[in-house]
Amino acid sequence: MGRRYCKFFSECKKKAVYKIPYTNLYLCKEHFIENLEKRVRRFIEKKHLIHPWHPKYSRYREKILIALSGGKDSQVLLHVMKHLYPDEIIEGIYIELGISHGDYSLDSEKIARATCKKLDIPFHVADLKEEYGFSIDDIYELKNIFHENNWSLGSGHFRGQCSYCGTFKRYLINKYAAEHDFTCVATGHNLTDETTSLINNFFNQNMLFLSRMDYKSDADIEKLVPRIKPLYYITEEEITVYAYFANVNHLPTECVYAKQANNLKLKDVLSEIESYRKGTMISLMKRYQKVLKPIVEDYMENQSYQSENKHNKCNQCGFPTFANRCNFCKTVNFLQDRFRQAENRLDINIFNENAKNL
Ligand code: Q46
Ligand code: ZN
Ligand code: ZN
Repeated sequence: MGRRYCKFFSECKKKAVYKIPYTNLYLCKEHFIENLEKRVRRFIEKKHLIHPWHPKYSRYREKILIALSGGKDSQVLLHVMKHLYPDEIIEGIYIELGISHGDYSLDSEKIARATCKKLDIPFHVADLKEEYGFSIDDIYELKNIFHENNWSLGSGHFRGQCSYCGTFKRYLINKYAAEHDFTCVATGHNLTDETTSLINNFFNQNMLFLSRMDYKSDADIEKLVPRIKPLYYITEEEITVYAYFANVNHLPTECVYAKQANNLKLKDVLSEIESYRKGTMISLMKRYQKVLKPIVEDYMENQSYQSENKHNKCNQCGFPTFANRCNFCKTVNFLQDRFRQAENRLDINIFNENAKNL
């Protein structure tokens, strides 16, 4: 930062320690924290992600469920939301996925739980193996068993760990939120993640996914709690810096399956472009939302996908889906069958038989 001084109006005489990417704004530690929180608040209120309680205008308080993973994004989100909205009801949920490599899940839960305790936020856990019989690690083992024994999968195929993980997290968080009357679910997705997904969807020409890219999801669908992304325009770098300056505890290690994620390389490339072409990510995302997204949405409305794009009730669990049976139920049915198959053929015990039979 050299000998630069904080440019927070002209009231601060401290040395600058960080420059906001894509701007010329140099800030000291305290004013960077304040600036980031201010931007998040402005975004939330301009886009009506929540309707903050006010003694004069609001009839109810928001009940916000924060999806926690122990990682820096959700930990920072928890701090920022609690600081900005002390009058709303804020609670946290952690999904126990059973990723044991280096005690990843155990440590993640500990950190999320401790932060909730420190901030006086109720903390909830939903456990995949307890409820549905298997963990993410178990699926990895199951895939190896099928592969090594050269067994046929019948109809269907195995997917990547992150694809399973995403399906389970989305479903279980929404289920908990719907069953406990939360008004929204907040997730820690940041600008870097979202721009990476945008580029990925472009490359795949996945118009359906492109049309659904947003900082808030549909409201007014029974049992589908609106999802909001308050850090949508904050870069991953800024989140890391905020966590450091504001002493936000988070798990420094990455999940062992992250290496399998397709998007990882794309994210590196994008970060490199950002390093010499400042502001690429934010302008790409803002322009997409303003210019291209309406076109993609129009396109989708005129397509035959229209019927697939309407919400039905899953005929197994009753939660909303675009098909007759939701992706979660289909996935759990498929996996539970394959676990039982493996256990019948070999003398092993992976599956938790006390779990729900879908
Ligand atoms: S936890 Fe799950 Fe991530 Fe691990 S299995 Fe992939 S999605 S990498 S954020
Ligand atoms: Zn300052
Ligand atoms: Zn279902």
